[in-house]
Amino acid sequence: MSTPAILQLLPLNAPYAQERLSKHFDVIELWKEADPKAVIAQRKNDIQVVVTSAMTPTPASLIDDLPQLKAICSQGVGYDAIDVKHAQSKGIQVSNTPDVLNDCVADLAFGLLLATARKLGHAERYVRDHQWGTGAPFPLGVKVSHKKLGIVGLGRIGMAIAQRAAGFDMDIRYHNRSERFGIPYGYEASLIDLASWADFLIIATVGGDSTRGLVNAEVLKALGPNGIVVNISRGSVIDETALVKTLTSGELGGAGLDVYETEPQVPDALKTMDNVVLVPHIASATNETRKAMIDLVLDNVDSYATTGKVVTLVPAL
Ligand code: 8YV
Repeated sequence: MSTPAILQLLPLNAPYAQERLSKHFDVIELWKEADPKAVIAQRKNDIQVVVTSAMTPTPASLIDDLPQLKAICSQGVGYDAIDVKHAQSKGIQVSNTPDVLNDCVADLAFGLLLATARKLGHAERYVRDHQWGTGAPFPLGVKVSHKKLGIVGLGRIGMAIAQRAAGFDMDIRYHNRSERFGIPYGYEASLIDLASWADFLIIATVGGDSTRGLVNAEVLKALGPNGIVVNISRGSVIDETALVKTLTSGELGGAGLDVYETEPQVPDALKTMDNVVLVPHIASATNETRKAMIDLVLDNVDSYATTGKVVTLVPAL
């Protein structure tokens, strides 16, 4: 019987990661292989675990190429890039890395809200471009404290965002597929009604087909010419064409974005707008949180190797 193998689709960027993975498995570092398809075909009967990430496509075709696959261990809380339903239909466990990134993602959501409302990106350029004292005075921004915040997707990250909003004395309401009870925030069954009520909308839903295009032109227009939308979820949740159109027409006031429909491509029109703040999918990208995410991937692999069960199992879809 050959040594069980791990098919690792990406580096984990931690010096100790390979050592821990090698404790129980022969590790195939796929990104180093000249002919990945040949390696997969040659080793397919050894591979029991795939290590992947929230932004690394892990399709049904790959899952079907691995007849002995028992677990997919992903770095990241989102799993829309993994065909989880197909994996689960074959009895394959899928693990992600929830909770350890809630604070950093919520911090960045609020950072984007403050940056967009107070025009921090524009202000930085204004100073660096020597406009201060020479050009027109810097334009006024929008107050954040005591305003109305709508959260789309009140899961664990959404709740962390709400806690931050409470610290800014904001009125908080949310939209979910179903109402949550025992929490101090108002529920809006209609996303349009939430957008009409709110000064700011923060998108914190899961990605994937169930939320694709959820925030469409109608929602963005309901948020309105003084409204700001922030997205730390997935680019697929906002209709990006509608976003560009409503920002260009002035029907939407501003946007703070960490995620985009086809990363790393970002619509050029957004890059020309002073009422838009753009960052490159960095919500969980801190030393502390990325280490915690990597450690949780490794814990999931170790747990599968020693007990046959992963730790943070993605629930049945
Ligand atoms: C990272 C994310 O892109 O956790 C997610 O779902 O999108 C981000 O944290 C991901 O973890 C890949 O490293």
